[in-house]
Amino acid sequence: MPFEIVRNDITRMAVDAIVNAANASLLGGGGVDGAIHRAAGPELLKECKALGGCKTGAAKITRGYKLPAKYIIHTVGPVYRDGKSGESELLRSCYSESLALAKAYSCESVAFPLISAGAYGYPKAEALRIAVDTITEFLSANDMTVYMVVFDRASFDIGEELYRDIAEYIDDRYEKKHRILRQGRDICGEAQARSFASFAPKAAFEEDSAPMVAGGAFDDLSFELDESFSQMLLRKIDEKGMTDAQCYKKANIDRKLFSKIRSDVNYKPSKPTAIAFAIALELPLWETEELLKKAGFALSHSNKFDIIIEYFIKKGNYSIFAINEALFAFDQSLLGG
Ligand code: AR6
Repeated sequence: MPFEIVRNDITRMAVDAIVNAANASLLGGGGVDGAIHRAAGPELLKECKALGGCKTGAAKITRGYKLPAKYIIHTVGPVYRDGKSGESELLRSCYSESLALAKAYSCESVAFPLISAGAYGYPKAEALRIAVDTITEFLSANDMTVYMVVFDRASFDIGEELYRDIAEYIDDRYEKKHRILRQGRDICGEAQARSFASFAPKAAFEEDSAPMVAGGAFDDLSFELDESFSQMLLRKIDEKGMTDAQCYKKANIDRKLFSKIRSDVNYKPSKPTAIAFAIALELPLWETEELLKKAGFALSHSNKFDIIIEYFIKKGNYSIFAINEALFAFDQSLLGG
């Protein structure tokens, strides 16, 4: 997956480069800076002393010393004042300068902490938005694996309003199923109630059900029935007028995995991979179901993951990164390869 959110201590990340949220002196401090200096050992400070500091929004690179990472990219985030003092431009610059430096050093994988979101006081949801936007913009033109490393749950915030809205959406759907199960049990007993309830999720999909095939060529229909996942995917990419690269990048799938799918007509993707393509193609719910079916999957209301996907599709929000942030916030696995 080119872009991934992970919960970890950044000093443990075995990547080509980790990014340090440093201060202008580059001589160490608290937070993630302190953790990186402690884990890398005193040699790091020696090299940092020779760098002569770093401006806010800029980035400098050192070796990783005792860290599993080969390099450390030190960047200085802005101190948050009122949001009107150029903070967002400076924060964006931290990410783009760090990524440019990583590219110049041929790094294939980089891990970022949420810069400025600790001691420097940047509101977390905004800091995360800027991080995700800048990283995804870079990834649209470059091949690299970028990790957003979140230290603790409290440091991850998708915004209260969105969180509440998704939570309500999940509750409503769970509720629906359980209510049907309860009513069914009263009428016909447990076993039948369960089989009845298993149909319940479909009801919520009715408004998005597939249009009837009216007068379509029979040949086309039988061709579509025989189509494999890979064939359907490639057909839909063509129908949308997308290039392969546009599609797999938007799906947060790396090029190698896409080539495998392209060359193996019977390739069976994982469910998150299949959904990622449906999102990249901006398929409505019924077409998402159609594509998933080709890979042997379906969306149901018996797990949060599926309901969150449904939430975003119904809202017409096809940003894989926004969806992954929400999935992460609800402790679900992420979309992508
Ligand atoms: N791994 C991943 N993330 C971490 C770790 C870790 N080990 N430790 C903290 N975080 P901060 P800033 C998260 O304060 O706001 C220093 O003193 C943390 O939860 O480290 O840019 C420097 O020297 C938060 O979300 O950096 C500067 O003076 C994020 O990293 C100043 O702090 C950033 O928090 C920089 O402040």
